[in-house]
Amino acid sequence: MREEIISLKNEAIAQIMETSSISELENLRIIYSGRNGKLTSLIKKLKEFPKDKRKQVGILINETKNSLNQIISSQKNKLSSSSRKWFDPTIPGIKPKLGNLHLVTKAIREISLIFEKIGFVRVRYPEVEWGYFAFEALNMPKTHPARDEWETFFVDSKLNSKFGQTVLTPHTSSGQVREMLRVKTPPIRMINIAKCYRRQSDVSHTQMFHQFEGLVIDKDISIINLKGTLDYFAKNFFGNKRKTRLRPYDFRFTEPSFEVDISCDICNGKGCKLCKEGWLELGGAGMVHPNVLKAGKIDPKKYSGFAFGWGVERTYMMKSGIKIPDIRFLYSSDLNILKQY
Ligand code: FA5
Repeated sequence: MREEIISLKNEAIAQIMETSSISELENLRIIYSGRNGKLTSLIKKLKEFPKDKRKQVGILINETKNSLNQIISSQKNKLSSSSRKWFDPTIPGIKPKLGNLHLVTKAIREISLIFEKIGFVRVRYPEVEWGYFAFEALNMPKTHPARDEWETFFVDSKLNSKFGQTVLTPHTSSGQVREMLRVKTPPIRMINIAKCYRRQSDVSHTQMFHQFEGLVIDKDISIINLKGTLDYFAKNFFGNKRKTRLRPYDFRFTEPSFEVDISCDICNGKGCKLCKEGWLELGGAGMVHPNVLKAGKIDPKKYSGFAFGWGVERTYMMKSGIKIPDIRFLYSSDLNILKQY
């Protein structure tokens, strides 16, 4: 029996010293000195011994149990101190990655602020719009060929007898007559910034883009007010050094009409893939056509007005130093590109 106890002890010590985790150690404790462990079953066998030897063997088993418990507890200390992790509280922490506003959101906020400073009020009109407000109210009768330019997405082929079909609004000009009908009596100074949709995609076009539309109606509004407002915006947004130009154009809802270009910041006016000839078109502008005022129930004999509608993305791409050479980058969701600006 003595030999059996000693070999059990040696076997247990060897295994305890090999353990590499607290849970492994706990398993061994249960196997050797647990309630149904090997040493406990030896104690149960004591009854079979003659009375005179029983005491000696009992003492030996107890001593073995105590010394195994001591070895287990010192091994436990060793394991838990080696798994303890030290850290230096003076090392600077890892900064969480911060997101930032999308460039188009930044552009919209900046543009709004510039116009709000001179009394324009930001409004919003539907993105899914009646064809009437996008076209007829803007002096483009049904089947007029000028409508083709707007490469429109139609939402529903059903026709409403007054308002026509529903469309994804192809330009923010669809808010012009809605604003006149809402305000009823001028003065009007609106800035409408919203998503627009067209079937177009290339280096300077996306299918979804944003426009900002200005509309001013009051007594005695002239083309000088239009030019002054556009110059004010251009100076505030692009700085003093950049050049803008007005090109005569033909929009059905303004007369006279212009397109507004800016000297390209990508190529410094030399001509590149984006601008082609050194100037990039930013938007259209003109004096509100009397038929549009009439559609908005405003008397063209009493009031006159100007309007302009520019692309937000193109305007931002032309901001000095930004240098985004392809409009599609803005919607690529590629953080490596977006983080650069
Ligand atoms: C218009 O949309 C007119 N409604 C502008 C206007 C308003 C004229 C008020 C007169 C009075 P145009 O189709 O040219 O015009 O578009 C204006 C600007 O929107 C463009 O110069 C461009 O900057 C931007 N734009 C147009 N289509 C796209 C497109 N697919 N992707 C990105 N930007 C576009």
